[in-house]
Amino acid sequence: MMPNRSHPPRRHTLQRLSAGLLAAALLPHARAQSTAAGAVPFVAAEVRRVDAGAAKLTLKHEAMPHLDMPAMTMVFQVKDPALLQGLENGMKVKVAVEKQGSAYVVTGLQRTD
Ligand SMILES: [Cu+2]
Repeated sequence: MMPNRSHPPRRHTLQRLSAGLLAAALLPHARAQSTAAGAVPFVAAEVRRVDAGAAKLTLKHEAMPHLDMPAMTMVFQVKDPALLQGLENGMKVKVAVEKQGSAYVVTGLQRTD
């Protein structure tokens, strides 16, 4: 009688344990995959000119190794003009830049000052 009563709880514990092991095994793999699958790095830059009407942004940016580009000042297209809201000359930002055709496009932007 006693062995039968203690059996179900023990099985439950084992199931929870194996679910935890599975999650631990999958998590690092998922992280590595998202990095390899072209997550665009954010690069430090300083705002030099904002042209919201043309969705363009002039930045003095640090090197962008993923684009083979050294540090420089240049004009970028902006994927979404909403990214330019509140930006002013001299602000420090971090930008994600992707090459789309022959254009360099800011696809992500965070203020850092
Ligand atoms: Cu550049």
